[in-house]
Amino acid sequence: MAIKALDYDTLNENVKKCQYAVRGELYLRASELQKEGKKIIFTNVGNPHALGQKPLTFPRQVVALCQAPFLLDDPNVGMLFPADAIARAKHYLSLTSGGLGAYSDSRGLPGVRKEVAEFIQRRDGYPSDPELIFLTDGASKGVMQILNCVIRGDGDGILVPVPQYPLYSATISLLGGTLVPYYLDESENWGLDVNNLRQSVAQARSQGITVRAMVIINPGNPTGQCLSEANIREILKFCYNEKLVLLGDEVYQQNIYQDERPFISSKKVLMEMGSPFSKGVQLVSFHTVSKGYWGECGQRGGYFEMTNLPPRVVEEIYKVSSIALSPNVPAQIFMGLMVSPPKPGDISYDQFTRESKGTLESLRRRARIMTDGFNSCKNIVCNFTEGAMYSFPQIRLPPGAIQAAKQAGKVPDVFYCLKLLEATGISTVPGSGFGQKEGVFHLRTTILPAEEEMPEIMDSFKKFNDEFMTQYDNNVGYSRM
Ligand code: DCS
Repeated sequence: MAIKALDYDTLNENVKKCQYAVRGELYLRASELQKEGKKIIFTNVGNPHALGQKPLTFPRQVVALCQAPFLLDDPNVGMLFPADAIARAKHYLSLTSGGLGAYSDSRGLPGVRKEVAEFIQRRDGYPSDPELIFLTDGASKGVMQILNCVIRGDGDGILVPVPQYPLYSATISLLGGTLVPYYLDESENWGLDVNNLRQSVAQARSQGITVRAMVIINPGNPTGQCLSEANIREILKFCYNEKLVLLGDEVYQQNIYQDERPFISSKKVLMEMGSPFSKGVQLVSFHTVSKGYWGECGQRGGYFEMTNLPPRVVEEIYKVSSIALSPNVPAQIFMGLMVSPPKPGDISYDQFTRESKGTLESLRRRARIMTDGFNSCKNIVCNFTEGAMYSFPQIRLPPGAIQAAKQAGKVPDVFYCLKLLEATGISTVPGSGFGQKEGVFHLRTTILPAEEEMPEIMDSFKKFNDEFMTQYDNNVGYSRM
């Protein structure tokens, strides 16, 4: 048979190379089992509403009114919606040229970009310029746009943490660049060692790769660590010395579950460092409405802020954004609301605060239940989830299990996760999907299942794990750090 223009053989090789484990083999098997009627607990994606998190009331009221502006003319509108929601809906509609059905500027609505800049300024205590903030369809699209501008070919390398969220590895593959890994240290609570970074860069350079950018995920996915201010300062110095653009993925900045290391943005640390760093380091920071106590993943809202990028580069990034015409307009309104929520004294303030605090406090408890649960299991060690939405336990597989996985033609952690899924319905992502050191195995779960279901889930996990370990246990030669 003749080869078609778009056959597997003629497909862009970069597409074939690209892997995305969060929706990979485990997810597909879980979907099949669900169709067969098995109860599946989807902890593979950080998708809070899918696991029962309720949307915050105020933003939904505002966006509902923006979507149905005729309600604003209804004499009874005040009986259904609080006055501050009505006022905010009118405010956002006044920022659009034709309501939610019209394209906006491809950088986003100027009024919302201004609200984002004001938020950053309040958060960091340093000025932020709305002209350097672009709104995007979720943080993912922003990351892809920026990587697209950085990567010129396979000679360009991007430093990416390992373990990492596969948006980075997949996009770098897709764009034909080279991923330069730096390893986070599990025994130091997934800390980042700058000496390790230096080695990674030196090694890449010795292979002829031009290292152009560095990614940090803070708080970390899948690892859950929060970077200290001192660590961020070291990273920024490193980027300054090595002339790297820093991509600061800060989508989990609301998700903090300890008090020792509150979130601090890379932008704030950079500004505090002063000259020559504050004017010298190029930084792009990303945020989203998908995470935190908002969890509005399906709305697809995000932004990035550029620091120290030359105006001509910003112009070119604008051009690239223009190809997609306009980011999602309803999501831009969610972003506006996230960065300027109800204030003390507003009618909706108490309810908003109650709802957001309730979610955050429950996530904090769930992070604890999950880590403690994993640490009570045979052959499992797990760092505490300091932030973000995931737990990333290390599974110390006995040689018998590794052997059995080989026989089944599976990577050992995939083998373990598939068995877990079949036995319990818990759908996780094997650590190999995020990258891990050779011979060390993990899995990732979200901490998002409903709090009341958590003890039962952890019991069922422990029962499966301990039986699995006993089955394959011969007490010698475990996989381990
Ligand atoms: N950056 C990180 C570190 C993420 O974890 C995610 C989503 C994104 C960016 C992109 O999010 P949005 O495009 O929705 O803004 N995390 C995925 C994950 O690991 N589970 O759920 C989605």
